Amino acid sequence: PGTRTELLAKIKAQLDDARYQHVLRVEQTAIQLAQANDVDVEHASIAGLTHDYAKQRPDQDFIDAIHQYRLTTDLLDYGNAIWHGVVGAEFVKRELGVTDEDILNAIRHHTTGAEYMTPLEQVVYMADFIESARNFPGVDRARELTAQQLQLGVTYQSKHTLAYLVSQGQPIYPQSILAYNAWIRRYP
Ligand code: DGI
Ligand code: FE
Ligand code: FE
Ligand code: FE
Repeated sequence: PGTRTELLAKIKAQLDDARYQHVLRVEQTAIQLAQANDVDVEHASIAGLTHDYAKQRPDQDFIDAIHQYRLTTDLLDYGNAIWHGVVGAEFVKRELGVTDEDILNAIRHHTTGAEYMTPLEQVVYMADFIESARNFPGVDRARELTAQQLQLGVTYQSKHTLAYLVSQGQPIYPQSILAYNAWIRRYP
């Protein structure tokens, strides 16, 4: 996908400054987690930079893409929170030329998690949750657990996010529940 400078310019053009700064922090955190967990640092960098590439697109772009790329129409019951990762990966592939399926799956699964996540997917999922500017109740516990063992961080985030969404009366994407069940059993 060209040089880093070109990649950064394309990402910056899609995002407001606050979101762009978040993406840079996720990249830094993903690189650190990759180094600690024997994950390819270049893949962690690209996935961190591109994970929210589609976050600020109009809903209609996602709806069109769900049909055009034959993604499950169950997605139509949700919104930007779910679409920007699952559908956003299709834009990253086509517009940024990222072809590595592990990177694309890290983007696809960064919001909901998944039953099976590769080490790279786990790194990006956790980096998004604990990047240096995150300050929600529980983030310090998430940082501790992730430093202790990456998979314990994944379970913690899955449980924490599900509990939060339920407390707010939000609908749950089924993959979020499947992820929770899988991770709470394997890494309680
Ligand atoms: O894009 P970010 O803000 O960096 O973070 P994210 O992609 O991890 O999460 C975006 C939003 O998605 C966040 O407000 C929580 C929400 N979310 C995560 N899982 C689900 C969900 N929203 C719904 N409705 N259902 C889910 O299963
Ligand atoms: Fe996101
Ligand atoms: Fe996240
Ligand atoms: Fe993010």
